[in-house]
Amino acid sequence: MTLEVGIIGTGMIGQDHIRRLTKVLSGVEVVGVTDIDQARAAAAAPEGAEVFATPAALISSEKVQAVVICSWGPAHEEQLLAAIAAGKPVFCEKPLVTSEAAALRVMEAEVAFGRRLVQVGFMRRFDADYRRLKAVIDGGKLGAPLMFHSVHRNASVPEGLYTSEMPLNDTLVHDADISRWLLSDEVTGVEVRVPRRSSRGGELRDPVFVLLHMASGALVDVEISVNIAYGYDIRGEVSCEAGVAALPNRPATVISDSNGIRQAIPADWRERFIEAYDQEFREWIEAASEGTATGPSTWDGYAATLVADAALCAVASRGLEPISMIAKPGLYGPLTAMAA
Ligand code: NAD
Ligand code: ISE
Repeated sequence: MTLEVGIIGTGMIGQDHIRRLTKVLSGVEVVGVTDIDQARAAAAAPEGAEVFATPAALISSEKVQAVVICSWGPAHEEQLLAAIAAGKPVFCEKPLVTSEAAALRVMEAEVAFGRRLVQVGFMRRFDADYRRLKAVIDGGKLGAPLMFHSVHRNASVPEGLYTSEMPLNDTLVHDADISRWLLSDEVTGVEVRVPRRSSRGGELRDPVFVLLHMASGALVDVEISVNIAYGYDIRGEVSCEAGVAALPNRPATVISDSNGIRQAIPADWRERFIEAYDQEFREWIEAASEGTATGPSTWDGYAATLVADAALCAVASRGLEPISMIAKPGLYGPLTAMAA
């Protein structure tokens, strides 16, 4: 069986996902695309795919069995609600939405529908290195996790489009989600410190240093730097009671020559997480073909949104901003069942 998919948003990641859905993965066909920039949608459309005038037309089309949302964050809510109303499985790039109220509206709609339809694009959960790290922690031989050091560095971000809020409400959401998943824990409070500003980003608030307080008492420190120049560098190290487990550098090949011993550094997220995105869509296609969703859920998107909101408040207050979540609806499983 082939899953017939429509893509909303044909910018950077939309085009990359169209490439993987048409050239890399099987069991799927891109039958429709749409973008507010119709010329961009037409240029990105695979042969034979229809270019729809609006997201609503794409979602309601009988040709489209499942939807992939790659538009900007503030547009996600309306498109998610339309996909849920149509009863169609939907993959939504992060962030799920951009406010707590919007996350609750999406959750309410999915719970009322009665079956999971939404998978959020937290691709780190599908990365082989993060999965091995989680297996070590869950294995328990190192004892309880006490601290997680997460480093999230981008070489650069689009000038003018990436604002000072975005390190916290666009970039940090990955670290928030992976911390919850790796430690099987929830975030209960957030602090933010703003160090000396990098001159490379102009007036942009960059870098930022974030401290996540977890329900277990574990602490997570996150460095977000979005103009680090040298490449896309993602690091993670978990300090446990009886040992430490860390991600390897990627790519893993070590070159030794007259310049010394070194490893290459990926240019951006497309390169670093290429296999994780492939695996995230393999698993999405399998679930969507059954009319449902697995993997990171609306609940996980809601949790990351709360962290982003609290982090933005913490910049202003310079204090610990508490997070309180609603009771978890049964649709999203128990707290400990946070597998990808
Ligand atoms: P982009 O600006 O390159 O592309 C977004 C596209 O969506 C644009 O072509 C724009 O015209 C279109 N669009 C915006 N609003 C729309 C609407 N209401 N209806 C139809 N089309 C609309 O941005 P991008 O970098 O591709 O990011 C898109 C989304 O993917 C964002 O939510 C971003 O956070 C996420 N993203 C995730 C990752 C990841 O690692 N998982 C990486 C990059 C981007
Ligand atoms: C981008 O939208 C992503 O999701 C990338 O994974 C992240 O590293 C980057 O900071 C975001 O802007």
